[in-house]
Amino acid sequence: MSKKLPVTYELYDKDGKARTGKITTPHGEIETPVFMPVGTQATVKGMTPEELEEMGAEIILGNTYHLYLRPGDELVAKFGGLHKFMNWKKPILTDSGGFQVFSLGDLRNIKEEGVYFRSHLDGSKHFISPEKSINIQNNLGSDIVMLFDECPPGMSSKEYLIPSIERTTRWAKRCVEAHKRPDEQGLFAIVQGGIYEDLRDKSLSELSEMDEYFSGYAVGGLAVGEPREDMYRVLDYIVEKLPEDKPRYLMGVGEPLDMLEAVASGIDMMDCVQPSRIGRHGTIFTKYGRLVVKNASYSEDTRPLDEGCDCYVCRNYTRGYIRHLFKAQEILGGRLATYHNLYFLLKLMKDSRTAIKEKRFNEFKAEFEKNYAMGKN
Ligand code: PRF
Ligand code: ZN
Repeated sequence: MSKKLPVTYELYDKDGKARTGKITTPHGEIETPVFMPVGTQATVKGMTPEELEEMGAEIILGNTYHLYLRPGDELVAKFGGLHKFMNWKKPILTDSGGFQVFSLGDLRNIKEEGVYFRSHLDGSKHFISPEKSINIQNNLGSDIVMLFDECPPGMSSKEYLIPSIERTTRWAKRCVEAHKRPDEQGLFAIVQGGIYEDLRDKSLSELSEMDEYFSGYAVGGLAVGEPREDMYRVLDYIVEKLPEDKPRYLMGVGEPLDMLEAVASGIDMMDCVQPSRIGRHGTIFTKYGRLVVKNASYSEDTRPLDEGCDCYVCRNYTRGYIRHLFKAQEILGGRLATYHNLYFLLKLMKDSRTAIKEKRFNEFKAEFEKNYAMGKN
């Protein structure tokens, strides 16, 4: 076994397969299960780092693809890394760019050596390989570095997935070898395999051969167009096979009901742009389901966005006022909505941790689901 890894996990409590624990990183500790707000371009859109800390965020995401294109990872390195560049002092996880590049559709071409693509900004030609992705993430200085993987569409066939998994494993080896800061940045492997249990096993067993280099494992390739039941089935199957002494991260899932299902399967970390994206456009998470605050029915509504919420926004502002801000296209509207939505998911994970600790997670989940389905606002 090699040296101690820079990111470690300590298990606290279990309730069924759901679990609480603590991740330790070079920039501090994270209580899990945790939701991670996404800061694609070195900012969680509209939120200052102080606001993120106040709402209880413990770790945020950055994106290799976006920061490589603009402002450039070498420029970020000149500022002392992403933490200093954006003034965020807590942990940062960077995604490898694979997923973002694969989302470009016609603008990209996948080869053994890496992915050729055109920038969504100006159409210029670029190439990202496993080595280059790791090099960019080394320059960014994130606490958690994701391997460069291929994330195939949700309904891909076995014929497509098998060679894709094998290539992702070969890329994983190249990532491990390219990693220049193994004492300061933890590497997370990404298990692929679509909706097939045997292919998930294949991906995991190939990656496990490099287990000593991995600080954690992600489940990739879900929430990419497959039916919900398939996602839940795969999670239920594969998560318990991941090493118990390392964090488990479900990539790109931030719908409240999906998050609870993932926690029930034993997932520790999740991220999604959804809460901030829909928030900016006036859609709000509440205890009783989603609410579109721009609707005329809220113009005289003096209640907070979510009557069950104790966030800064819900303690101080009414639905009627926030609706007005959206109608008048004032930037504060999007900011307040984003703040509340992020808080809502952070709190959902905090309440889950408490429920797991008190061995009543199933009851907590059932109660949340019942209220959320009511849709009465
Ligand atoms: N791989 C990477 N990033 C991701 C995904 C993946 O499979 C997903 C899938 N939900 C979101 N983000 N590298
Ligand atoms: Zn609120």
